Amino acid sequence: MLCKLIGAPVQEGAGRMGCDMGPSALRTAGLGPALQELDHVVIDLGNIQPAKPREMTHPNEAVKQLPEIVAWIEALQEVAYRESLDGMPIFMGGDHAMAAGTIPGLAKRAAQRGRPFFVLWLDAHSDFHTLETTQSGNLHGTPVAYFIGRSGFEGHFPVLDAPVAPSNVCMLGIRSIDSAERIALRADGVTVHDMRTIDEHGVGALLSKFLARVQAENGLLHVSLDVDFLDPEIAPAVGTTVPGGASFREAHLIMEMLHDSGLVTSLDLAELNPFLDVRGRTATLLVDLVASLMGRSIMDRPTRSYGK
Ligand code: 5AB
Ligand code: MN
Ligand code: MN
Ligand code: MN
Repeated sequence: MLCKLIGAPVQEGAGRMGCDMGPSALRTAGLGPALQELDHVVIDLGNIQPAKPREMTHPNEAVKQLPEIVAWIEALQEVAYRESLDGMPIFMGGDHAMAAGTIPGLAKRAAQRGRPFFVLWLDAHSDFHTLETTQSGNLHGTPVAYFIGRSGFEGHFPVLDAPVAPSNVCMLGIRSIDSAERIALRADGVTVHDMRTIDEHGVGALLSKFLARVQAENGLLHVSLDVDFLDPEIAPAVGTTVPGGASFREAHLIMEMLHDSGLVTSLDLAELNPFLDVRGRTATLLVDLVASLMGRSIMDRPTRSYGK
């Protein structure tokens, strides 16, 4: 498989600086060589540079860094559309506002190919605020509401060519939702598997159900991994830690099952803040998780078919 590493050093969407160093940390932790070792062809396309931000304001005075984020989103939508023509783009963030760029670009490509597009959202948060509902004003809390086409972004974020169907989004690991988000998620019918659901049913059962649907509909699957999906004990390098996250094995099992499914066509690695890391532990864990997603396994296993 051709893997394309694409750096997206956006940090203006987060409340704390430092996510701009994410792509460097992933390179330093050996993301490229780990993929080569699995017999993938790796090209590193370097870091994306956004255009100069245009002046822009929003009536919600809490909103922060809107011009900068819009410039990032525009640049990333274009790159994601272009680079998804062949190979597997791996977007190295950068805060999670990156997904307001990557996902619409990938969804446009899927629509152009006539394939349904699905998103597996691995995060402690639902990132389902609009420019109108966000209270922190940190725009890394808004990408999902935007890419499914919820209103509240008009005149600021770019018009979507191909909004993602909310029923094609599956969230896993959620444990921190604001009340405006909860109401909106229910109204739109996004599948939200919170940590309690994981505790009750296990990630394996929840994920196989979703993968069966993606396979049955011949879909393309994008995975968006926010570092805070993981428990802060194993992944400290993130600005928005929430206790009670996914364990080392839960995270690896997800990646292993995703690999066996053969359904994943693109990936975001979001919210790594190397300034907060402990001797590169989080960056190294992310590299290991990507390796599992791309075929590293404990014992060999055949490709698995879901929904049959
Ligand atoms: B992340 C919060 N809902 O709006 C907000 O890390 C957190 O990309 C957003 O998931 C977290 O600020 C955004 C409280
Ligand atoms: Mn997030
Ligand atoms: Mn998060
Ligand atoms: Mn975060």
